[in-house]
Amino acid sequence: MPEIALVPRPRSVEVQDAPAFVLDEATTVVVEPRPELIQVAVLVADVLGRVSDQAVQVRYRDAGERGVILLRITDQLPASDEAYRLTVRAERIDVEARSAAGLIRAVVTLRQLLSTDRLGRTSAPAVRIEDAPRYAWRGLSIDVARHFVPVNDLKVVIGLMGHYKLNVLHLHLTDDQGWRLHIPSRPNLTRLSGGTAVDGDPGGYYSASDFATIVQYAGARGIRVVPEIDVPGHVNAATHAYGELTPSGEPTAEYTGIEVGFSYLTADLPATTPFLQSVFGDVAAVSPDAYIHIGGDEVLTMAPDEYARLVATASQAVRSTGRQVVGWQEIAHTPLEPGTVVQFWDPRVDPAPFVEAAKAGAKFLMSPGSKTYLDMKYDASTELGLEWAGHIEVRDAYDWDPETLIDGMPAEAIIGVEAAIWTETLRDLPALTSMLLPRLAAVAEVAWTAPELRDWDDFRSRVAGQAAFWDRLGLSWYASPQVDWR
Ligand code: TNX
Repeated sequence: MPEIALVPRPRSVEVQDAPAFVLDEATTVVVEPRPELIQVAVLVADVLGRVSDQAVQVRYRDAGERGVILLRITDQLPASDEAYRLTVRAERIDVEARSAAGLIRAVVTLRQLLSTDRLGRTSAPAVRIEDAPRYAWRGLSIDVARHFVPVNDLKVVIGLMGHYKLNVLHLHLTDDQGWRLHIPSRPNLTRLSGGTAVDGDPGGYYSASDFATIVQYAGARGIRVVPEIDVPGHVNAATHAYGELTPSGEPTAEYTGIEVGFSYLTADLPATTPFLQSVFGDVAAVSPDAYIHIGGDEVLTMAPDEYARLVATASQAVRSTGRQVVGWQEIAHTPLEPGTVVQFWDPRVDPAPFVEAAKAGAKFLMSPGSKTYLDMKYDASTELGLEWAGHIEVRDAYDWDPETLIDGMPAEAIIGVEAAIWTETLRDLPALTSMLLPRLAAVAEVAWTAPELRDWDDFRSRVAGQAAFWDRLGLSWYASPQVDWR
């Protein structure tokens, strides 16, 4: 029987004692001609074509011939948009899902099943897989503010996310060191703060058309994009661009260090509310997602009531665009509208206010720093990264459960899991991927796979098989001593 090593681990895998499906000139992707399905079919044909070095065609009719890969929508599956069934036989492959998103998850599984032998023959073993995610929100937050991440590098990260079935790209677009999204109503944000970055490194920012490219590239891979504008702290890039946001009226100096917690908006200034309204309005105009992140973290200089007023103003600005609010865990200390998503990152706190917020209708997204902050060093010898949340080896990123983080938190309040990568010390793509790989795969499995199917030794042996894929893409990754890379 062939060895099957999928990451994240699916709900059920039945390997058949039967011949494999071989990719050859007869291989054809067949799909009903609906736009969102054609988009998936083209992606499949492209992926298979690249793996096998054969041009793979897309057709709209299944004549039952050998070599067909049929993509089909059905509701005979578990009640998740992303549930799928994948049946590989020698003659054909059937891919079934409730939605285009489910077909995309199935296709990623199919890609992980493919291998190419010494004669250059690419095949997938005969298998029947049924799968669905544990959580609907499986994200990666990436800090493009401390160091800018150009669109082409972001595409590589999005590709990796898709490969591990993550479905939310959270872009931390603003911070003290730089502003990374053009805001038409406040052009100085990018004009004066788009070019700066930590240590005086080159900055950059996304135009409306860059942002559309990112949304489209992610969307084609079943990934939503959640933009974050971090307020009312982490705002030096804004107060540097607009002096009207400071009590003295003078712009603050640019900042290229890596301290946190010093910058702030001021609730009582006449410019503050219009600023928040127009910035979030302009973000909503380019971002199709149902959520916008308002930040809200680490404001160390402000009285609680002023903080609460500013969070309320930002939240109203977001809601008036018809979007839901996401914020870092500190916002749970202010009154929240039901449905607000609280992103939990620091477990060194009293759980009671979070449990209260959940009972009042808030949803929780789990990003515990000591497990999911992929900018933490692996161990003391890791060259890049920070250490404030401890060292995170692959096993630390894997061996934890979202439901046991906050004492008393009802499981239904937890909507998902998000990894985060902050870029104070990470200035290019090799730096990013060496921190993401292999830990991104570990967090992805926490988010996707049912807890009873998760096992460190099993993951350890499966993730070893991923290195060949990273190498083929030419990516830097960390050869953790916890895994036998063979
Ligand atoms: C905490 S967690 C931060 C970021 C830093 C990060 C570094 C959170 C919401 N804020 O401002 O970049 O630690 O690891």
